[in-house]
Amino acid sequence: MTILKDLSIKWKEENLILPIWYEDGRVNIIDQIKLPFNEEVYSLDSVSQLARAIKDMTIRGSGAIGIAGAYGILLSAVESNGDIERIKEGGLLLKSTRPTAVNLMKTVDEMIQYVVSYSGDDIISYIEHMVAEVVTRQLDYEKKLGEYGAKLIQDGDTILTHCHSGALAGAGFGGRALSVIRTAHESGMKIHVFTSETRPYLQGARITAYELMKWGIPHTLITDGMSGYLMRLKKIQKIVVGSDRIAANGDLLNKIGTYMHALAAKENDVPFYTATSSHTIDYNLSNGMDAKVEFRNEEEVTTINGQRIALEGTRALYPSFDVTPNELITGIITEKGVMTKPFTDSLLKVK
Ligand code: RUB
Repeated sequence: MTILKDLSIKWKEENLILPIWYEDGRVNIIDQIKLPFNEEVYSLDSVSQLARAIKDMTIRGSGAIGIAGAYGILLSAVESNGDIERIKEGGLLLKSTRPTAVNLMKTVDEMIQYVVSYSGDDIISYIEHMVAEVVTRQLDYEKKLGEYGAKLIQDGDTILTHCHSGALAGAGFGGRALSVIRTAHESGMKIHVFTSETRPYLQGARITAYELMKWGIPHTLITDGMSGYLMRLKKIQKIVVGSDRIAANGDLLNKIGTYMHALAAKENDVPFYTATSSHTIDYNLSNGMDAKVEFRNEEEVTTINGQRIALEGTRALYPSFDVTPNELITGIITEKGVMTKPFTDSLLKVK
């Protein structure tokens, strides 16, 4: 498996923050549960271990779990010595882990297509090449959408982002929202970022702030409920968030809390953008409210770092994502440009 090893070395030299890579016969992931205080690498060699890591959010973010799906098919092929039926089972296991983010489903299906149509005699090397292609494509998207998105930002802007749509949620350049922010910053603009903490997993506090710190981008942590008032105070000029799935009509499925920011943005005339790539648009989904939203374990809400924050017996609810209706979205930033309303038409240009 040399191509992935060589590429991993190259990517690390390019100042990327890789969420997942291949080394010495194993797939390695940054343990995102331990960030930001511990930069621990979790090394694994089976598809079931990787499926568990996706499910418990050791690796997370729609782009990153899509790529993890591709690596998972590779692990499945290595484990089964190229047995097609077992690789397919591995694909089903991976797809069962997180139902909302569409990249995971699409990438696993794409990899399975490659596998079933292969007629050569070295399927492992072939899959390795396909994984490299998936990652390279995603990196290319991140850089391109970053360029398009940065054109929407003005010198002096304060930008609100929610959850973590950055390098570790993507292929390593900046994911989606943070590719826009990173590109604007690196072009010399003086920008500031508000990152909302994103209860309950705290991706904004733990991971977005961590990446912004690494890139030297000025930022301030706020709690999720603060954005509306800060918009009334005119302290936020733009909102840029990522996307777990975009329906054909432009409805956005993204981390729980996104909808509330979008409502406040509408009320306060703050432009609201989602950054995405063609891979995240689900043309089979006509309306965002028809998608299956993952509900996670209530203990993730009643505890922080294993410590209870509510009395035993207090019930909690955790829809992991919400749906922002397309009318609240100013533009959808993609690798092919910024799509505007009516999204049903403009999104077809990205297909
Ligand atoms: C992550 C989340 C991020 C998206 C979008 O969800 O909602 O905002 O993945 O980021 P989770 P991107 O932490 O539950 O996986 O578009 O860059 O993937």
